[in-house]
Amino acid sequence: MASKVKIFQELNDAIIAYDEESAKKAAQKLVDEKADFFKAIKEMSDTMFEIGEKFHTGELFLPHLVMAADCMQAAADIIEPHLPKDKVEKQTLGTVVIGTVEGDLHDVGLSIVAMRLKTAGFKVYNLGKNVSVDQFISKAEQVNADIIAASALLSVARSKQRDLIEEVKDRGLPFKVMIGGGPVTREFAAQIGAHGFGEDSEEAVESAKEVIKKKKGGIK
Ligand code: B12
Repeated sequence: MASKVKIFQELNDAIIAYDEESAKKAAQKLVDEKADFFKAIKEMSDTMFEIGEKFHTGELFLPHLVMAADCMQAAADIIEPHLPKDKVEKQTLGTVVIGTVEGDLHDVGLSIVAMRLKTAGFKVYNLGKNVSVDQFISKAEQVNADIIAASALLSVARSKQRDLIEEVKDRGLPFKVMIGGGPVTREFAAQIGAHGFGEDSEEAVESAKEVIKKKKGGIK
């Protein structure tokens, strides 16, 4: 039996080597060994962060980021169906429409948050990246969502999160808006009147639960 630590290492090595086939193999091994999948996702996120730092300092270039993100996504796709469901999962906690805002093509963090919300018991509609305010709203209306969750990784794209919140409030729509992503801070979320915020997928789940609790309790 391969040691779990070794498999985590294999997964990280595969991402750093941009080797999608090895990333898939390592992910499958993690599934077979019933490893801690949330730890695997956290480790992959940390590796992506390191790759991002190297991009920032000019050590790596855009194609490296694309390849590393593809590896991580391929591994996450294998792990996702096996993620343990929270005990509360039997009844749906609420419905979430999630996506990355218009102009922003980053969707790795978004997929992780979507995955984690699903396993926590939310019904999740993942619209992917580059989602306009209108697309968020029309999907939320169509599925009678409780929450719209918007991700932004580019600082400039945060203005779209603001637009989304303004549109929802101006039109008096019944949706609560949660935001997150690299450059999004708690202060920014408060400043633009977001109902929820998360630094990572765990806080995203906590925040979504909190938002639903307040919504059901009739608190604005
Ligand atoms: C991978 C990557 C890419 C890939 C994306 C592939 C993909 N399919 O997503 C590609 C190569 C396409 C890319 C392109 C670009 N990128 Co890029 N990219 C990254 C990188 C290295 C990693 C992002 C990532 O996947 N992180 C891992 C995930 C797990 O973390 P996360 O996304 O932060 O998500 C977590 C939390 O933020 C939170 N969260 C996320 N969303 C949400 C939503 C809600 C509702 C909640 C509650 C929480 C939440 O939970 C997640 C899980 O813990 C970052 C560097 C970094 N340090 O983040 C740069 C980075 C984001 N990119 C950057 C830039 C500049 C670009 C480009 C403009 C480069 C260029 N010159 O063309 C383009 C932009 C294209 C576009 N229009 O969007 C900058 C952004 C700077 C800024 N603040 O504006 C960064 C920070 C790199 C840097 N240091 O300069 N990039």
